[in-house]
Amino acid sequence: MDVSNREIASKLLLIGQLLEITGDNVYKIRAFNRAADVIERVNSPVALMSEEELKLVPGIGPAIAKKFREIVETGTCNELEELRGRVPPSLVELLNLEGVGPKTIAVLWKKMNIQSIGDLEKAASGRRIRSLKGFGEKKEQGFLKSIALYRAAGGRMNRVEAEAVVNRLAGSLTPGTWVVAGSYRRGRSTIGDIDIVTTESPSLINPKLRNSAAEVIDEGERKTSVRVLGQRVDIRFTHERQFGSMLMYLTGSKEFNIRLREIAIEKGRKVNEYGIEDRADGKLHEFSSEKDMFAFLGLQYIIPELRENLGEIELARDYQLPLLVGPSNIRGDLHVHSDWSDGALTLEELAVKGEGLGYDYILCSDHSATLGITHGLDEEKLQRQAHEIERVNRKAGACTLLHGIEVDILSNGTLGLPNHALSDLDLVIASVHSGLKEDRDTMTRRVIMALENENVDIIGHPTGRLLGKRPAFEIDMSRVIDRARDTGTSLECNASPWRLDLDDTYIRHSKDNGVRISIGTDTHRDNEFSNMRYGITLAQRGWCSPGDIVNSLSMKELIDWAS
Ligand code: DGT
Ligand code: CA
Ligand code: CA
Ligand code: ZN
Repeated sequence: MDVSNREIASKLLLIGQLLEITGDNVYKIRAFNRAADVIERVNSPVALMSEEELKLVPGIGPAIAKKFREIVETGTCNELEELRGRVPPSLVELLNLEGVGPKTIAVLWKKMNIQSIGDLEKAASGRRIRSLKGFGEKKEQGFLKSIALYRAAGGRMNRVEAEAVVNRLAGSLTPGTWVVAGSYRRGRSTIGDIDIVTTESPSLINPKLRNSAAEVIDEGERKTSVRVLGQRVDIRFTHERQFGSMLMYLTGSKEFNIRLREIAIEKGRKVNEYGIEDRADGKLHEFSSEKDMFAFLGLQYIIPELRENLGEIELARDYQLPLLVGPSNIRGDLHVHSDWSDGALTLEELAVKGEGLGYDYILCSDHSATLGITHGLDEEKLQRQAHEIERVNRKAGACTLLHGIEVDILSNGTLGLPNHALSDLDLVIASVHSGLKEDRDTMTRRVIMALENENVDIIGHPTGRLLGKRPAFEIDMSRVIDRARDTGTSLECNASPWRLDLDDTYIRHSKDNGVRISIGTDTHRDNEFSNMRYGITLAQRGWCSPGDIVNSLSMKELIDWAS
């Protein structure tokens, strides 16, 4: 019950903002804004007040007093979660920009389909905002400034933001002459800065960069640093004949490089970004490719995703690296929403899309209705959906729709739908969507209770993090992984670049303990199926072989596993 007035106020404010973005009733919006304002200024902790006491506070009506109890107890409320479900998560992030309010966002979203900071950035630098009524050139410039400020303060990028930076820079470089190294290449979930290796000459690149959208931080013959979309990019110049060693050095990780150097020293050799030096006579061996350099060191080739000095170098010495899961092993997507809840695609469209992707199956896993989410599925709707899925499957193409659900794990660890409703489904994902602020033991017990339910096959986005927005909730993953092994429940690797949850270290821990990982894109819109690649990368970073991944099962094996 230690929720501060400020926290409660910020939730109410967010509801008001989301109502405004979605174009709700102006009086309702005002009521939330006023309540937020009032609560922030009350001197005593409102979390300790009863609903009755609260109603007596001027500016707080009965409807809001009710929401407020929910927020104190669960950290969120039905209405907020429902509203969140109605707008793209990346759109909410726009609220963090200086001088960008809900009214502006509503217009940008509806008139220009701007859904993220990246979209806004693209539109503003493409001078497309100024054509909007009431906006103009000055506002356009203001947006770009706010974005740069936000990014500079915001710490690490997610994969989508990092890709936007790389794409922006690509225009100043010649295709085939450069590679992105660093944490980006290793497939980390978040990226601090971008490192690029190029064989083009500085005399060619530096003037180009000076004339591009990039801000030049530091310019040189060996290295140039620029800022693009508010993010730092280091560009290293190299000769083609040393490209392999430079790429290997800049790919890292630092820990990997250090360990590699130690091994080489034992053999009387010195590794650096220019090659490998024989210490006896100072002769430098140069490598145009990484593969040659690994071979020279007597190592099996190690893919960038594994280069963290977590045992991979030792295995590579014995040519014993595990065979890792790859795109060709993935036979389906195990977390997809349809227009029966908050997704945009019909069931038929899902099946067609799945066939196009070469999948054998897609798990249709819409939300349950428990949070009072109007677009969630109750028992009756779930049954109707079952018939519709049967109908779609009868017309079947090559991809079968599996009938599942993403059922809410409630505050007390029970599920949002009764067991008899869940037992008919092909697969059940259980996820925490509310009450994220409870203590570690409570959160852990909630999730464990869910995975002990015999109908639950997968725990969705197990730590609840939203990159750059919300940290993981408190949870003891070791305990969860132990119980998941005992019950044969799978843990999800949610492939949305905003989640990437479980992250790689937990995936490795799960795998090492015999817990299978299920990769799901959490697709709500057509273009999100391709997020599968992030999930696969993460599974590789977690050392998963095809056998560790639920998605590599055939349809029959999957159904057997789930029942
Ligand atoms: P980031 O940017 O924080 O996401 O992580 P990285 O891995 O991209 O790190 P960054 O950008 O600081 O450096 C790029 C690569 O350069 C890194 O992966 C390995 C190499 N490197 C950086 N500092 C050192 C160092 O002190 N020793 C060695 N051996 N290599 C280093
Ligand atoms: Ca970096
Ligand atoms: Ca760097
Ligand atoms: Zn979810």
